[in-house]
Amino acid sequence: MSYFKNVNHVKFEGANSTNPFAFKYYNPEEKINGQTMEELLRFGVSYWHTFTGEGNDPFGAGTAVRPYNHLSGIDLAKARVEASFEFFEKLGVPYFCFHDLDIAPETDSLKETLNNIDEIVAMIKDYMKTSKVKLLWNTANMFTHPRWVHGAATAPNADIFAYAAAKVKKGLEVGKELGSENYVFWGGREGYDTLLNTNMGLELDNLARFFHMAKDYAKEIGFDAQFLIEPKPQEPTKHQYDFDVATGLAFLQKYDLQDTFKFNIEANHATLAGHTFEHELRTARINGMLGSVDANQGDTLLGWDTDEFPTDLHSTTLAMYEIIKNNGLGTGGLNFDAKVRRGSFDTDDLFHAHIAGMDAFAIGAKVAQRLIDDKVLDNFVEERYSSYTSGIGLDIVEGKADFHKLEKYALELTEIKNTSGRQEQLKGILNKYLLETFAK
Ligand code: XUL
Ligand code: CO
Repeated sequence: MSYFKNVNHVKFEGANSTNPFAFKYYNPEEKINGQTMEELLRFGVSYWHTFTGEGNDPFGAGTAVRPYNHLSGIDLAKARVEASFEFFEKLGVPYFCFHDLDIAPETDSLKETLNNIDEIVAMIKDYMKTSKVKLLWNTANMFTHPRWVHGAATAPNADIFAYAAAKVKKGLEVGKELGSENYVFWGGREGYDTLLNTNMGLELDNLARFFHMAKDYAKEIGFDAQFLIEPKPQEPTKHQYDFDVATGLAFLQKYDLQDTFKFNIEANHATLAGHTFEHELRTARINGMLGSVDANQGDTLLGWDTDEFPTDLHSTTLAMYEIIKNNGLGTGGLNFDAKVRRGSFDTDDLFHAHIAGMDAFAIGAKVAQRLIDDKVLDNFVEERYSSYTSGIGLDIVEGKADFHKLEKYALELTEIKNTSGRQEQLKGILNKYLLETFAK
């Protein structure tokens, strides 16, 4: 049976193609800096938004029209697996990602739930034998069920901590079984709403204890995937502990976990934290902690996680600038943690959305590579900091200056000359590169 009858294999046809089910810019074989686009971009499909999501919002029921809507329970789970592999195949995407409960139904019995997960994982493993698609990462849903009302590893109730451990233990086993390249920890409800009832110190210590146990168990079973923390500042809790990359990094350093984790950076989480996407990527990159990306975008007019498919070319260009400067994402990838809008309810929209997102990152990658090749920003930045390459600046950088020496130097200064930062000029150049790259 086919779940997506309207669509055959999505191919690269170039910018002049009028075929809505073709890539206009994403050409998996085209090379950028010695890597093919497929190798550089490593796109992934989020199982939860694309196959589990039903298009509901706080005001209304699901709108998504899916060929498996009439099913429920384990039958629904199985139909979604069939549909997902048809989708991966047709889109030609190399990776997918899931939470345990995206793929299998939860019941009141933990044992039964774990059995359901095992059953669907066996089915997925079977499909993976004949498919090219690989698992970028898996994770555990520890935020939907009412038991997680006060958190998981940071809950005030030790029974919940134990339940969470059982879930992540299974998640690590599943990751190993399916050859996952990463394992993600997004702090679903790891945070708090009010300090009036919260022991923040204990909660953070417990979170670190939980991560150490996960690390030990992964080692015990020989699962060597990269662990990733996915920062988010708020939602669902008012104060999420993994607020942003800098906060997460301080946590990892305090608890001696910095060698175990990298970051999975989501664009919409960055903007909710009051940062740009590229700020978070840069913060991770300069600390050697850029692991993977949840590719999406927020809405500047809305203060929550809208998880839209990424189409903003300035953002994808500046993101790819960081990723290329990082020499790619290693075992990470660009996972579309993005959902079609509630009004885009039919299955064709799932293809349109991914095609738009993949093309947007392909454009970003090509423009970013040209900016790097032409050293447009590098030359400017180098010149801007050139005072640190000789004289007193070089002494500072080389550790040959102290306050005595600097005071003496400052007292002798007759004139201080600052130069313009040229922001507007640089933004104009960025626009020129965006247009020029495809005008040829
Ligand atoms: C929530 C979010 C999650 C994580 C995985 O905002 O981004 O879907 O990516 O748990
Ligand atoms: Co995410």
